[in-house]
Amino acid sequence: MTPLFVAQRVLLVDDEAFVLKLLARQLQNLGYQQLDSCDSGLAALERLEATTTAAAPPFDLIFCDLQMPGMDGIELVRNLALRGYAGGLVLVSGEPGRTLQTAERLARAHGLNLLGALRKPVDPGLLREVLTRHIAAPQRATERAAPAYSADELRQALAQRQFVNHYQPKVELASRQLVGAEVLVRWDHPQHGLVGPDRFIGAAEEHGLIDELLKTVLVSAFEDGRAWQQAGLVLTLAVNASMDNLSWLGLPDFVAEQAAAQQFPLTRLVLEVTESRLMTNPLAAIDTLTRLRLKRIALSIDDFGTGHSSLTQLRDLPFDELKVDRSFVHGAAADPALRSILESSLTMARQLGMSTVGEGVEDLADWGVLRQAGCDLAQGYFIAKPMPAADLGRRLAPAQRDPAAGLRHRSLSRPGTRPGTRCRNQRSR
Ligand code: G
Ligand code: G
Ligand code: MN
Repeated sequence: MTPLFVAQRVLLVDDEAFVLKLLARQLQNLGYQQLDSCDSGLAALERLEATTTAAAPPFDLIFCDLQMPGMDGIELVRNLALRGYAGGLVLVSGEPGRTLQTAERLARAHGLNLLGALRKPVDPGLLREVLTRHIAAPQRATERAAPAYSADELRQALAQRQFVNHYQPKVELASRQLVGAEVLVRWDHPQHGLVGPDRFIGAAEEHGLIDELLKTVLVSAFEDGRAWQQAGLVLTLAVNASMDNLSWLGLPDFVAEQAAAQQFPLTRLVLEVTESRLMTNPLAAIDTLTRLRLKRIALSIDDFGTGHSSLTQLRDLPFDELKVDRSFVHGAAADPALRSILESSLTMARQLGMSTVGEGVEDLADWGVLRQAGCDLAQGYFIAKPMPAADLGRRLAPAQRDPAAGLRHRSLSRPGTRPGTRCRNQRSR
């Protein structure tokens, strides 16, 4: 590790001389040699400006305290962002966890390369972990530079049927049975490989192609649903819709026709809706959602609690299901604030007569919290990642042939740690 560190220029900012000395010692032990320190935010900015104008590169890494007289750490972070500081940033503080967490989020929101936040006194193991992240970071930054797809590229991909559905299981918490799957679209790109929706949904919306995309997703979902049904697997399928899709007044009829063509019952279709951008046409959206509901298609409010999916939507629209955002699920067992938001969201949903889904279940603790809070369904990496249709069919087939085998055949689970899953008929709505 040491040779990588030697060349890095590090700035430590803290008003307490003792902290500066201790941190410098810890960094020296890890091989850092070019250490500089400042006792205030203002001094740090001055130092940064001096180094940036010189031929020498500015600092590679800044350690920043939060509680400082004069300019505090939050102000310094804001000023670093304003000056386009591109190096790594580590927050160091004696402040309680939630303040430090908020500062972390703020630094990320500013677009800074935040490596982590450390509580004082700094644990050497955690320090080393954070610094390892710094070495890995530049690589990731280049990977993230995603091409913005043009209308022509998207149109061609649609024509050549390059969009494929993946499916992520949804499991009933009480029975551990697999009851459905969320449909997550991917682009099987001839050059870029399997491209995730975050990289093309926005472009499809901008280029007015999001309805065409939804059509192919729906048709494939009905085809897969029909094939599973013929194999005896009864699953509820949840498709994601953009707000833009809801301006298309023909959507409810399109869904009904295509479902009928594949003999897929509309009572087993869920439409997940997130308010990802401003509702451009609220009247049309309410019209579309209400007609979908009249056709017995279930409506789910996705990413609930994120500010996009809000109480206003719940008040105004006929939702049947509430999906608590994963940011309130993962880690809730150990975080009292997350836990109370999660529990009160679930209570509210129940009082409104809605069914509930917890997403982002990544470990046994997440599963336990949802179970205890009386959530209906769980979804997340702990149960299974999104997978191609063939994989889901293959994994489920043995359980289906012998219903009792589900208890033994834990095809979606690791024995003892994960919830077992087996197939059964749809749960009643
Ligand atoms: O599948 P993840 O793996 O990367 O999905 C990222 C985001 O893309 C999620 O917020 C999901 O809701 C959204 N998404 C996935 N499939 C679709 C789709 O078919 N249509 C729309 N509008 N969004 C989708
Ligand atoms: O916004 P929506 O709820 O549709 O998001 C689905 C997204 O969540 C997809 O990108 C999917 O790959 C991702 N996802 C599914 N399970 C987990 C999980 O357990 N943890 C995390 N971090 N993401 C998950
Ligand atoms: Mn979703």
